[in-house]
Amino acid sequence: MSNDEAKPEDKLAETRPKLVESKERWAREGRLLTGRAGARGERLPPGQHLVRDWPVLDLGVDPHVTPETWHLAIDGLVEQPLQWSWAQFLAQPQFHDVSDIHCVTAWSRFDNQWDGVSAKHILSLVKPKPEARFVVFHSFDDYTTNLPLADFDDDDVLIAHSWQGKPLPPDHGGPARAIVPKLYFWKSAKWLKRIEFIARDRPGFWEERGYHNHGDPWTEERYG
Ligand SMILES: Nc1nc2c(c(=O)[nH]1)N[C@H]1C(S)=C(S)[C@@H](COP(=O)(O)O)O[C@H]1N2
Ligand SMILES: [Mo]
Repeated sequence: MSNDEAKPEDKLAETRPKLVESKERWAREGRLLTGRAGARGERLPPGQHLVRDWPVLDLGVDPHVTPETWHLAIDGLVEQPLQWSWAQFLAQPQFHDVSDIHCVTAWSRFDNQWDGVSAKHILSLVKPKPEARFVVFHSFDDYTTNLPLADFDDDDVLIAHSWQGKPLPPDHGGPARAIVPKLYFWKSAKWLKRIEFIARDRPGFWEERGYHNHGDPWTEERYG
């Protein structure tokens, strides 16, 4: 296959080959797995440690999205597909929530304050068809990640434009990113450009590279 025919994701993988290789190796070796059963009632999932700062982790492609160039498509198996400009996105009912981040590289950060548009509101507008079972996030850097519709359809899931009351910084996915607090943070796509509803599951960038398809931190669904 020539480079021109390569999937955008493969090109993304070439941007930081060493990082992708080490993370694939960690998956094969089961790095950081404790084998401890995590209790749902415990706030810090097994094998995680707390950090106060907020590390930046991505494939190193800054897509340089601004509110002027940003747009979000919500489509696939829905009754009412839609596309928002930045102004249209901000005109939606605003949702505020406080939640924790759990990254598969073992850091967690408590009490992140998010503002944005809730998944519940999005679902009420687009109305997924009965056959829609999974959601794929697509990003401006060609990153993708998948999750069950049931996990997207949760009270704490949102498309965030602000963190701690301030606009989301570009290196953390600004102007807008997905936030899915109950799954490892690789499921929270930065620089979000499309939410696609599909019937049959389709693994995303890290899910195709040894990471768990689901990613529940409390049962240590790190690799799979
Ligand atoms: N678009 C995009 N989203 C992404 C990634 C990426 O490379 N591109 N990396 C994921 C991973 S592996 C993690 S741990 C988190 C890191 O988010 P942060 O840099 O804001 O901490 O973003 C996730 N979302
Ligand atoms: Mo990550």
